[in-house]
Amino acid sequence: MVMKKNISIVFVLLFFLSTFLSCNETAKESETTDKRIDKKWWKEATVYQIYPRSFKDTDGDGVGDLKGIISKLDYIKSLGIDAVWLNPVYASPQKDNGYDISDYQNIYPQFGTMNDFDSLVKGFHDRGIKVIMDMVLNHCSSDHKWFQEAIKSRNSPFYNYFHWWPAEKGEPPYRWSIFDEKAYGWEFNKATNSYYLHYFADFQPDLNWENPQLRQDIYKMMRYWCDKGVDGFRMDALAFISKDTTWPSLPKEYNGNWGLYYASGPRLHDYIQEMNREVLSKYDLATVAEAVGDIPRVKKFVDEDRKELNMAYNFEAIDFGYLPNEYKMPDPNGYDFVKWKSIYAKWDSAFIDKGWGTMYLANHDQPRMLTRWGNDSPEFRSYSSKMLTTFILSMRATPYYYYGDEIGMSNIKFDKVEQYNDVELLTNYAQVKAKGGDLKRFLEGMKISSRDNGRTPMQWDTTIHGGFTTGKPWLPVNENYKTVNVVAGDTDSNSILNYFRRMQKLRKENEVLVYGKFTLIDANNPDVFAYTREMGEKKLLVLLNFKSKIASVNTGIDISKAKVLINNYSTASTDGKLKPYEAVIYEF
Ligand code: TEU
Repeated sequence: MVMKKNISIVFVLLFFLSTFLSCNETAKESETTDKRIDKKWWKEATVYQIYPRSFKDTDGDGVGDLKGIISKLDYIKSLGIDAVWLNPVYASPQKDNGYDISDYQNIYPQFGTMNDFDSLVKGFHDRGIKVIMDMVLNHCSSDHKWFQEAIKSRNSPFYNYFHWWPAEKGEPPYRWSIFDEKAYGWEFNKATNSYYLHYFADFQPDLNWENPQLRQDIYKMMRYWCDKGVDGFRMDALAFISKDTTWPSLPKEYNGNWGLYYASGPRLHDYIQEMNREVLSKYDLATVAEAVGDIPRVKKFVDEDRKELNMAYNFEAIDFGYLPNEYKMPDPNGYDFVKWKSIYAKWDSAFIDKGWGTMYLANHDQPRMLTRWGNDSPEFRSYSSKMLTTFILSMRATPYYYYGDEIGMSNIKFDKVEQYNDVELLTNYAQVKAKGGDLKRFLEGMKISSRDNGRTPMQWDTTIHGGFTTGKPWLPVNENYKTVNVVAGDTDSNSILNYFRRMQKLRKENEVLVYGKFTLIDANNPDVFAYTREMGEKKLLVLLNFKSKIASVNTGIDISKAKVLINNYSTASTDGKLKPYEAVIYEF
């Protein structure tokens, strides 16, 4: 009897021991999986981009302001996003809408005050939303006091905050400029008898990162914003900060190709690593670089071992489909969809082991995604908007979603050059004109691709100017605001807006959509973007018809027993034939 009891005690003990050991095993396993995945808040976040000039105006001057964003905090929260990226809000003459900063530690008065900014950050944080600031470090405004001092004399302590070519050495070696009528990157300054460098407009002088004092001033300024509680930086044109100051002469093929020469300066990564040591490593920040270039170049910015930044943009896909050697001129024959898909697959694989990418189809430098990559006709605008949203939120990269796309805003398509505001468009128009080019053709192309298409004011409701302002908006509101607006989207359960919220929820609830392995399938399909996302036991299939016709897809996967997680039609296709712009995600 006693012996029997002892045996059963031993059995019970063995049972507990084995359960304990196997639990520990599972814990170890998931730990290693977790380690391999390297989870981070900024990988799991969806970032909503706000162009403050165009979001909401509260004082009737026709320009959006910080109080306007504050008045819409609950709307932004309702989108289910995790972070916002604000385009520059610093003091600026606004010749390039804030990408020409005259004071890095003050707010542009038309946007509001520093108190407004602090309230805005608090308002976001109270709602669990992080705030990413735009940081323009390649250049400042010619109104900045550094530059105003520098142009007075070669002996000014700020002269070396910029790059100069002394006129006694003759003409400077040619450098390209993107926002210059002559496409010429040097501008003569009489008082110092020298030329200053500007890769962008002549009112955007390039900062001299060779100068350690300049770098320390920049780091101090960045720490000021971090100490205020901002959660990250989107680093504008960062790839251009280092220059070869022996100023070699350049072959012509470098012009217009940022990646080949201009984005690959000799000390670029020394500077970023120093910035990481001096600023970034001291805070828990999301950092994303405008990292122009091919994969090996871009990977350097985000390889964790190098201790630089977190995320990088891929410009290759967004710049696809334009004619070579012409400014953003859409190819009349359309774009090679199969090639375009392969670009996404290539950039996904670039970050499998190291680094992390971004996913976006629009921003303030792009036209509206609906017009460019979808179809803005009344028949297809809703289907194609939802399809593009499905795409953005189902890729393995941090999604950056542009304000207004959640309600399906489309290009405004100006007819005349006088209607435009953007320095890029205006200088490129001047270049075409100077060369005796076809201006009518140019303006037709710009209806598809120019930046102002993506900068028109947010459409809130059916009141005058879409509820953006009671004054005269700085850029006209798209006339379709009477039907395309937030109120209309809110009240219709089948709207583009509510689809965005559903898709956003799906990404939140399915980690596989964030971290899961991406595999492109049916790669040569000329109409459908098809891929799987896999993580552990979970497997999802995403099918996206990018065309306005029924399209077949050949996945080789049996979808008859799959569960439909989301679909932009009332019923999802199950026979491998997708309706126009159909999007569907299946779970296995
Ligand atoms: O853009 C940098 C950049 O690479 C752009 O030249 C981009 O290629 C172009 O805008 C595409 O049309 C940043 C900002 O995003 C942009 O708004 C600014 O105008 C530019 O820097 C200068 O600061």
